[in-house]
Amino acid sequence: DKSELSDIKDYVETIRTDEKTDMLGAAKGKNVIFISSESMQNFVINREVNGQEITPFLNSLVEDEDTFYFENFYQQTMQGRTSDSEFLVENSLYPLPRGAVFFTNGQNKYNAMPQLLKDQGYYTSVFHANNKSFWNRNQMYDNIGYDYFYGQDSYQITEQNSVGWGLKDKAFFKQSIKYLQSLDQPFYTKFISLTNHFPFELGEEDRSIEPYDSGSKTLNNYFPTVRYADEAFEQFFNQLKDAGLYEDSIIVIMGDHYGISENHYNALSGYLGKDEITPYDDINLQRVPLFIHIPGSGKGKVMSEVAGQIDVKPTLLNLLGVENRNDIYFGNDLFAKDRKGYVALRNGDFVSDDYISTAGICYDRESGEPLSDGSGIGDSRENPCQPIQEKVKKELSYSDSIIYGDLFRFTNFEE
Ligand code: GP9
Repeated sequence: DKSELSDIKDYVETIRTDEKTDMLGAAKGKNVIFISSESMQNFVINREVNGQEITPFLNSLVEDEDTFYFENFYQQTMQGRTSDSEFLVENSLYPLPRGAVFFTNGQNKYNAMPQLLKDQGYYTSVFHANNKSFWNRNQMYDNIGYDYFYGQDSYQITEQNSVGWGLKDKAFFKQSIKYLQSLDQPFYTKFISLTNHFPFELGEEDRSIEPYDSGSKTLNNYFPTVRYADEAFEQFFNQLKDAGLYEDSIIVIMGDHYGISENHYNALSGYLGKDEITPYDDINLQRVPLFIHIPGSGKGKVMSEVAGQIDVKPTLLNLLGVENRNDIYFGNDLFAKDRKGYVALRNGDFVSDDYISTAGICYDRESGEPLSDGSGIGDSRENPCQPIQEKVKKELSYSDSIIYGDLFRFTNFEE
C-alpha cells in the first residue's frame, strides 16, 4: 500500500549514486538511437566460428575510441523476454517473476525514460516491424510516453525481404531511415531487431558465414543470424552517416536476452571447449553486450564492472544531463565508481563484484570456485553471499510491490 512506498524510497536512497562523473551531460541534447538486439549474447563477441569472426562490426566497436563496451553486463529478463528487457531499460525496475509486466500491468503509472525525455522536449518513438499488439506494446508504449510506434504497417514487407519472424533487419533499418529523418530533433528512438530470433532462420543468400556443426541445429544456425545482425548494424551506422543523423546522436546497442537456452548446452559446451556448462557458467552466459557509442567522444573504453539492464536508465539520463532526483529506481549510473556492486537476476540469483550466487551455491566470481555448498545459507559466517542475497531479495520484492500495487500513483516525483 501507500505506506510501503516510503520504505521503498528510503531503500532506494541507500543504493543510488549521485556521483558527478566526468560523463555527466556528455551527450546533452543529442538524439538517442537505442538498438535492442534480439537474442544477442555476449559470448559471440570477439569469438570465431569455422575460423571466421562472428561479429566483425561489433568487435570493431570494442576497440573504437568513441565507444564504451560493457563486457560484464547481464540480462535480467524473465518470461516477458524482449518486453522485459524493454521494461528494465525504460524504468530501471525489475520485470515480474511470472508473466510479462507489459501485459499484466501495462496501465500502471510509471516514471519511464521516454516520458522523462519527452518532458525535456524530446520526440520519442519506437521502430519494430512486428504486429503492434505483440507483448501489448501499443498500450504500454502509449502509457510510458512514446509519441509514435512505427510497427508492421509502416514497412513494405514482401516474401523476398522477410524470413522467420518477419522483415529482415537490413530492410528494416533501410526502410526506417526516411522516418527517422522526418522526426523533430532531439529524438529518443528505439529500434527492435528481429532476424536473430529463435529458431534463427536465414536464407543462403543472406549468410556470410556457415553454420556451426554440432548436434544442435539451433546453435548451428545462431552464428549466421548473429553475423547478419552485425552486418545490419554496420549498414545502419553508415546510413545514419549518409542521412546526416550520426554526428548529433548517440547510438546504444544492447542484447535483450539469451538466444541459446539450456536445451542446447551440450552443443554449446562443445563450442566453448568445456566439458559441461555448470550453473556458474550458465550465469556468465546471461551476459549480453552493451555498447554506448558517442560520436566524437574519444573517451571510449572497455568497462569491466558488473552491470545489468537495470542500470541503463540512470546511465543514459545522466549522459543526457537529465535530472531525476526524486525518481524511484534500482539501477546505478554505469559511469559512477561508487556503485551498489551487484546485479540481481530475476530468479534471485546474483552477480556481485566478488561473488556469483546461483542454485544455492556461492561462487568466487573470478575463479568459479564454490565458496559454500549451500548448507551455509542463512548463516552469514559461512556464506559470504548471504548479505548480498538479502539485499537482492528485498530489492526484487520492493520492485514487485511497486508494480503489483501500482504504487507510483501515490507520488508525483516532484519536489
Ligand atoms: C517480437 C520480438 C521478439 O516482437 O520482440 O520477442 P521475444 O520472443 O524475443 O520476446
